Amino acid sequence: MVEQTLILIKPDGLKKSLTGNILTRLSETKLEIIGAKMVKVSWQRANEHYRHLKDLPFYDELIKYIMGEYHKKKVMALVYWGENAISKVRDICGKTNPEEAESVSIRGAYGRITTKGVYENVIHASANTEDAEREIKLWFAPDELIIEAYPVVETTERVKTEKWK
Ligand code: DAT
Ligand code: MG
Repeated sequence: MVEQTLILIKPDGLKKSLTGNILTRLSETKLEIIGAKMVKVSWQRANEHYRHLKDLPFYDELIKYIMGEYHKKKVMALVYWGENAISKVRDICGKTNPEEAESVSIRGAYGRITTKGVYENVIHASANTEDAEREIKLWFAPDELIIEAYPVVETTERVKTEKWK
């Protein structure tokens, strides 16, 4: 099935200068990048992204981590598109727990567990099609993607925004 998936290079990945290595590993999939940008993660977006983990003991630390409290206050967000994109990317990322991830996987090679018990696993990748849709819509606007990944509606709604002076 042709599908799209959201990738985040997390703040620890950026701090460790792993962007090039991670993109090279992901290029093995032969998938297409249909969106890419640097994002300063707001508290709202962090909470929305990880809302399924809200009741877990490591949640507050996880929010601080993804907002860059411990590394750099940014993530690189990408959307990869193509045949079986979700599983191809997840396979290269490896298991959630970096100690359990295969050492050749991205998380196995570069991740660690902090003394507070948070998995700093350098990369996020959508786990299934429902997560991918929710996450891509959370991180990207339709006009930031090269293809129309999901149906869009036209709007004349005014939103306060900035333009170059
Ligand atoms: P994944 O990122 O593999 O989809 P997830 O959605 O279950 O995994 O969890 C999101 C992030 O939360 C994960 O990348 C790292 C952190 N995390 C998950 N389970 C954890 C645990 N048991 N202890 C510490 N951090 C955890
Ligand atoms: Mg997940």
